[in-house]
Amino acid sequence: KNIKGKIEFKNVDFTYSGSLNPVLKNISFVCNPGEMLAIVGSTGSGKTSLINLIPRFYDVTSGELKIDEINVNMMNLKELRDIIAIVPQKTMLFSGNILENIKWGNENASVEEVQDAAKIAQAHEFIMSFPEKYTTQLGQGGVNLSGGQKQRISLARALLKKPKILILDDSTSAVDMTTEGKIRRGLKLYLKNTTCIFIAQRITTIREANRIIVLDNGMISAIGTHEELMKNSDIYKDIYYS
Ligand code: TTP
Ligand code: MG
Repeated sequence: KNIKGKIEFKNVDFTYSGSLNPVLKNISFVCNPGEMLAIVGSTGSGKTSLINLIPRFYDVTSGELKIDEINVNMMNLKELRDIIAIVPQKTMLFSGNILENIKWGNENASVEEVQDAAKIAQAHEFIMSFPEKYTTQLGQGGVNLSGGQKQRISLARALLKKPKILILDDSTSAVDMTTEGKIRRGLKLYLKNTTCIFIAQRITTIREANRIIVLDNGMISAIGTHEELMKNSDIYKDIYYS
């Protein structure tokens, strides 16, 4: 199907069931097809909660969430999730080899596709340095990967899906800055026709986005380009100078 990957939040409120206080309040923004949008904000401000609404891990409490003008509640859940890939904040790898972990959810992918995804994620090189390469066992009885290596495997898995919408939740937080720069440059080419929403802490990563949302206590405090926010947002300036 011809999905463009536009995402629209319209007056979205969200409260976790069993909780009294909303974690997201009156969230409205549009992420255009192919746009790279960053979300910043202090811990607990609701960043993960916000992105988790897009694949309907949770449903909005009120307001509307649309993809290409269609309310996500009206979409087939499998079709919705087929166009989205999320690299979650907590990496989820299982005991098995590296290849199986990258292919998880995309079992029909070819070796070349797996390696291409791993190259963009800056994982191919360290994988090839293991004696068993892509069949290196992870977890019990296998190798222990560093946090940054796990994140790169997790990113490769998401890229292998070739999603229309890619969501990165602090997905390179444990990767060193040089490697992160390489990932970012690779992603830029890869993401040509992909909408990308990413949560990040490093200003070097954040400022690469087309636009940035500053989330504060569940509300959008500001939205704009890096240059705009440097003029208009005290919270953003604090992040920049911290
Ligand atoms: P998050 O959405 O997890 O906030 P965050 O992603 O901005 O924080 P961090 O930078 O640390 O990743 O949490 C917002 C609030 O929602 C917080 O009070 C915890 C609560 N919450 C739940 O109750 N259940 C959940 O599953 C999650 C993810 C958050
Ligand atoms: Mg989070």
